[in-house]
Amino acid sequence: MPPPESFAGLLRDIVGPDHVAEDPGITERYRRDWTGRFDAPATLVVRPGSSAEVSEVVRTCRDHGVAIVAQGGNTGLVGGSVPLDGELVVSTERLSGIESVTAHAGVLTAGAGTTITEVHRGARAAGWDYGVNLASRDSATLGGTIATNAGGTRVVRYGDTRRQVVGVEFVTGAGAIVSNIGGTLRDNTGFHLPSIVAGSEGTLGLVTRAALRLVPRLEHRTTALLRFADPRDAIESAEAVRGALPAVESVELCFAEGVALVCSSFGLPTPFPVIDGGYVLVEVAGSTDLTDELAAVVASLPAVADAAVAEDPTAGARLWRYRELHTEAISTVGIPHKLDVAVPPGALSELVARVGGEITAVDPSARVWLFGHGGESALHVNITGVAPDDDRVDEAVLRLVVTLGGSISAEHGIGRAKRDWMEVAHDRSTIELFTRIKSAFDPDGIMNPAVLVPLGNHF
Ligand code: 2HG
Ligand code: ZN
Repeated sequence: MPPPESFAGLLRDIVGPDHVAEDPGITERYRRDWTGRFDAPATLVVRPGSSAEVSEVVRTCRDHGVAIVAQGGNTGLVGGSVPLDGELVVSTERLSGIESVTAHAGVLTAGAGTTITEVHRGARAAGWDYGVNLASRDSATLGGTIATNAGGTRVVRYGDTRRQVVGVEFVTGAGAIVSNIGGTLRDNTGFHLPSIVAGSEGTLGLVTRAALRLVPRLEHRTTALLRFADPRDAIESAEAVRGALPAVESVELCFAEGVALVCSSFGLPTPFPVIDGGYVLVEVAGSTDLTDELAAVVASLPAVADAAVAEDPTAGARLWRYRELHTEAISTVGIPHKLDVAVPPGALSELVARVGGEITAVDPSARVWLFGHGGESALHVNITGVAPDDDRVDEAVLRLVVTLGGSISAEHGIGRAKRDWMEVAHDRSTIELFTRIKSAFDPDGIMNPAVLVPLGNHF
């Protein structure tokens, strides 16, 4: 339920007059998602400054039956953090800042609103690094990336966000502050709450602080961008690299259409004289120079048509642009539909070969853009030229993925965009369990009620 008229006053009493916004001009950036596909009507935004204030806000919402959407950097891509039903937006902006980094143990504790770039900086300054990296790092926040279990470009080596979180503080839908930020690297004292909260998309509670297990800072990093004339060779090589290179940190995949769009959108020189086929970006990192090891693996791959190698961060960043700028470049074409799927290793070539045809069979005016995390057979399918609320193309992709035994969300989560597909992704007993877990954390169903857990399951 949206907040009643007088509700802003109650919130001001909790957080102070400067941290409640009603003015549509101010709330605009909290209402629309990054893609522009999910655009909410007027809403109220509150910015609590502590876990205690979050708790009071949640209790007040519970008393008045007001639903909440938690929002970090608003970089989500599945409509999971925008108030489409007029929910109150609880922004974590003021819960930011690194609290501590224990240099000997490699544990970093920070507020939920801290950006991933700030986490990287804090970790590196203490001689460590953070295992998660993603193109939206300057805006994406720690709390948001935990809530969505963000993946990014280093999953192949360090796993997703869930794997980095050793402690979390959050406020449940009942307003209770639950904190287990002990800072220990091991904890086996029952249900592992950081794992449950990670990926729960704000449906169980609102993350306010977290403790992260850092990874060693590796001084030597080499990046290679490879072009293959046949996209199938690119896909098969991407899937093979992980086993061949223990020090691999990223194995990314893209194709000629996307690379051409990135070059034209941002005025970049083409990476090689010819834009054609498929591209694989491989990065290795270690405490010694691994360029020779990378070169040996590249030499063993079939049919590499072109290769560029970067051995310093500036040259590396130049190669990364061709992959990381896909998202922004596609948004210049139109409002995209976004899918983030994965198939069992070995099935990616078939997905890539078939997906475009399945989409254009439904809507011939659709344009299809493919790129992704090839090392894990995970593919981003972006579709432009289709009305934002026309879900038929999304369904065509997800149906194909399910047929191939894949996952309907390998990275961005379910949000609103894929909620109707949860019953396809999971059997009835799993959905029943999800629903019961939600009501244990959020008895009145006020935490992001339109997201993730399917409707109509009141057991
Ligand atoms: C990426 O891998 C992000 O760059 C965004 O997950 C993907 O824009 C997308 O669809
Ligand atoms: Zn991705």
